Amino acid sequence: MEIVAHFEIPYFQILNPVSQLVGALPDFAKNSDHLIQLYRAMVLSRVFDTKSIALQRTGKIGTYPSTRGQEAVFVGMGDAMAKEDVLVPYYRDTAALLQRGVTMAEILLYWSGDERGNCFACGGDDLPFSIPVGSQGLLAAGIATALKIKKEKRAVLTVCGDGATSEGEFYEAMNVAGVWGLPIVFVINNNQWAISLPRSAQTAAQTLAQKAIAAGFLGEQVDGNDVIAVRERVAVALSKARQQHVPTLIEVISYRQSDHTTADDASRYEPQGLRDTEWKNEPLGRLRLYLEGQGVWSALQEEKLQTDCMKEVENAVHTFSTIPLALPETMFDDLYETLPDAYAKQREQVRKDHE
Ligand SMILES: Cc1ncc(C[n+]2csc(CCOP(=O)(O)OP(=O)(O)O)c2C)c(N)n1
Ligand SMILES: [Mg+2]
Repeated sequence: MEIVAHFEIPYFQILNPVSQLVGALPDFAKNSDHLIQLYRAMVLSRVFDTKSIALQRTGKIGTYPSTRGQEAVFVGMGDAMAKEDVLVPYYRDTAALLQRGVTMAEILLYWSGDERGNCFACGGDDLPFSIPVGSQGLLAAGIATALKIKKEKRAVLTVCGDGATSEGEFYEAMNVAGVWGLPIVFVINNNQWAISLPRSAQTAAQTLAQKAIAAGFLGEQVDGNDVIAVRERVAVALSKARQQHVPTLIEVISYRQSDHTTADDASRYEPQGLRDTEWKNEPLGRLRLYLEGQGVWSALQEEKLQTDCMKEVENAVHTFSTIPLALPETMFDDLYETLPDAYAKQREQVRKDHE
């Protein structure tokens, strides 16, 4: 017997749960302004998150998937992207989309059931939230193929959850990325749950990162509560994608500090006390403590930041609340370039009924 292949899955952490440096500080993190910018984005994300849940509870929006506890995942990767890269997100990617220029009002509009929330005024090629679990990987692979054919030095970043990695489309996307050498980065937000299904029941694989090995490229794990590590590893992977057309899979380890969505009640299945135990790892306090230790963050700055973020969110909620309701007949729009006759008639009927 001989061993014909040997694989390893590395794990990256730079700032540990008690805010000590355990890895080399990347260049961007030597700039405290940059770190404060990341911290600010994470705080804004959490304030927006809390408000969105309240809006759903009071009937102002239809549903909402919380990102509580996973801020470092989305802020870190959003920050690592170049403007011209393409983001192919899933429904939990709020903070990443905010960093790409999507507005909070647009996001609230979408979660109130209005498709106009998907037409980002900031333009660009980013895709809107993807709801069908696992489907976005193939869309991302398609876009990455186009970029490669057009010889554009841009990369695609696509994100999914731990549950999505059991979907066939996830494997298909990874396979084609490997065999065609696509400029793509797959990020898995492994938040330990797929609604009520725990990670342990999702797959017998030791890591999700190792799924890349079967597709012929590297997979790695990153501490998803360490925004510095997430930002750095995603930036390295994006650069490899852009420059060498080498795909990477990054399994970011986080914890869902919330129900799956506002339609869920995790107290029915989440072991009691687990969320509190995991909270010790949450990403905001970890970075704040580090910034305080560096002497670049104070209680006064914290207070101001919280107030500023609340104001920004309140303004966005106001903007959202003043957008007139979509007309019912617009549900026929944007499905076809030219609406087939039968639907055109129905559209006209709906329009008349609501005149
Ligand atoms: C194809 C498909 N199957 C089922 C669902 C219902 N569903 C919505 S979210 C979800 C769990 C996904 O979990 P995971 O991929 O871990 O992402 P997370 O929500 O935890 O971030 C399921 C089964 C769906 N939206 N699409
Ligand atoms: Mg999950």
